[in-house]
Amino acid sequence: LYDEQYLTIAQNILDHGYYDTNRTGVSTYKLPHQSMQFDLEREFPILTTKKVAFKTAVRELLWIFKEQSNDVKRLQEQNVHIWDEWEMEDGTIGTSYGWVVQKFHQMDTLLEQLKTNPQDRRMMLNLWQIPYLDTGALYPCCFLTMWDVTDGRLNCMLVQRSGDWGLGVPFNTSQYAVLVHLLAQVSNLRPGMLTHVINNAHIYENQVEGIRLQLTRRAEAFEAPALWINPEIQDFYAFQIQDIKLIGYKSHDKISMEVAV
Ligand code: DHF
Ligand code: TMP
Repeated sequence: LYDEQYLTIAQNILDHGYYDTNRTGVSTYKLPHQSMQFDLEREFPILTTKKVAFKTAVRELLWIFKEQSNDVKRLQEQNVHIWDEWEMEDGTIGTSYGWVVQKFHQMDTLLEQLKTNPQDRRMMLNLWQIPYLDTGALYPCCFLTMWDVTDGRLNCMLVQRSGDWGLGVPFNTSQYAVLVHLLAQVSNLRPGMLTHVINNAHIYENQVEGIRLQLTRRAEAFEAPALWINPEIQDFYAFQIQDIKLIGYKSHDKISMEVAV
């Protein structure tokens, strides 16, 4: 279960994490090289020990990989405000995320590889494009996915250089799990393994209380919900938010945490 893997690492960060400063001015407890792994045919990974804003997370995912947009307004129009603090003067996040996906036709390339040559060992989305890092609002955190097709199943390894355990990571795991399901459906594959690797896994000191509250719910995790995807959609670029739903998402209450800018 996602709650188990996530909370085990959370507890480890609190018990053994190294306390240090960083760019934001809000210190963290950190552990290097944490990883979690899920079989997406058996479980859709989303936390149940707190409520995760699933629709918001999927809207951000579609904004990056389907719309390939950097325009924060496009999120705000959908009542999504998770990028507000990083909006640049022109109302975008600059040459980050969706912008680099579009610039190098990364999604088209991956879709073509999956369709015509699934044995390919060169399938990836790589948002870490050095010349375009400084002109983006934030260096991408989840910057690399590597894709593999084995025995009709689509597997994905997600590499995250920096993971905010309280806010970013729960979004990121569920988002990329959705992406695997979407790409599997349009490529006539079954969803396979999702392996989520986090280089610097950290808990900001102003989130410790929230995470401790969540840890008290550990034994009361609910069963994972099912993901429903409109089976009629066969074109990745045709997916809309109403085509992607959770069935039976039962969770504990939301836990508010501050975001370090
Ligand atoms: N900076 C930091 N320090 N941590 C982040 O996780 C982060 N994430 C960014 C941009 N910069 C960041 C983009 N993603 C939230 C979730 C994801 C996200 C930014 C913010 C967030 O605030 N989540 C809240 C409320 C979600 C809602 O309902 O709108 C949460 O409780 O999950
Ligand atoms: P950094 O660029 O100094 O690493 O700061 C980025 C912070 O944002 C860091 O706490 C990680 C967090 N983050 C995530 O965890 N996931 C995300 O998707 C994004 C955009 C940021």
